[in-house]
Amino acid sequence: MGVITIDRHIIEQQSKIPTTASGQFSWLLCGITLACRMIASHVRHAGLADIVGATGETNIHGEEVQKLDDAANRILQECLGYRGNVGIIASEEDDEPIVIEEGEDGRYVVLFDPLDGSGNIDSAMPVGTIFSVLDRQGGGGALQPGCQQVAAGYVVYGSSTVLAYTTGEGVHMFTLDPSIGAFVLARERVTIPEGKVYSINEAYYRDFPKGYRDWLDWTKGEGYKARFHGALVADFHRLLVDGGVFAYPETGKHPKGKLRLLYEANPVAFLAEQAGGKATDGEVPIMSKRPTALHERTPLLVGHASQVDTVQRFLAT
Ligand code: AFP
Repeated sequence: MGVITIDRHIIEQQSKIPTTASGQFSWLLCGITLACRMIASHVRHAGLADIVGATGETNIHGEEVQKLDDAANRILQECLGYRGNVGIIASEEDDEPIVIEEGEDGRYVVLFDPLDGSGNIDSAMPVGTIFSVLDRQGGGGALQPGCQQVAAGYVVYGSSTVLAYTTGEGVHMFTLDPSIGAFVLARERVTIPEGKVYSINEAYYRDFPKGYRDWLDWTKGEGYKARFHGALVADFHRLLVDGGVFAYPETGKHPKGKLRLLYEANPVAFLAEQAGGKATDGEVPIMSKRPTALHERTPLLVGHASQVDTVQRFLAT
């Protein structure tokens, strides 16, 4: 069988689906994986080149823009801009979506958080890229519910660089082999193990809704471990590998949750469901939410189905 690179995997997956077998969709996903390899190289050289630290600007969310945020955003825009089939690009870093191709040729919308957890860069902690792909056929633009995603994935730039993606046929994981510059298949059809691990910024305990506080109190003495990286991609990747649950509930500072529905919660929810898990905002499934604004935020509870159910029982009381 030989080495299965991501490009080969994508093409083989797409050839199984007659409606997307034109190669156009594969060409689009290969643009994303190329961009992520380039971003990985930037991340690895961050301490060597002058690309650590802030640009001095703030983004639409009022957050300080890091130089690597800016570089990652430009790389994705460049790699997707010439695909020919990308109509709209929307980035967590930009105020407005970029319209590349108005006509029918611009069939896909790509939404991404170019460098999730960029506050981790200066301390050499993991960061990531998250993406979500929508189809404009049927009239939708960028504001489509997550259940209409045609692909989603992430890359975590950690002790190794790992990519996971889904097109609705399971979740597949690849490791970047730096010696050949390619993502090589590591695991196919990943499922989330149950795992007694929770990922939540417990420093906000007093600010969480009562159900979350009751659940956190209950976990003590139940054999749980806590893990929190400050980068959703890293926490979600750990969750896919080791199991458990991740939550970022509503808080006083972020009454609607902090995470962005379109760039973070939807792609993570698609991956989680494809890996046998669940994702909810505490009331409704994340992927059923109809977005009303590009940078809309949402509470997020995601993980192994039975772990999510346990938290929800506390939320319901
Ligand atoms: P940045 O990309 O601005 O660093 O934010 C990361 C993030 O959106 C998400 O990846 C983390 O889970 C979350 O913020 C951490 O937020 P707190 O610092 O409030 O715990």
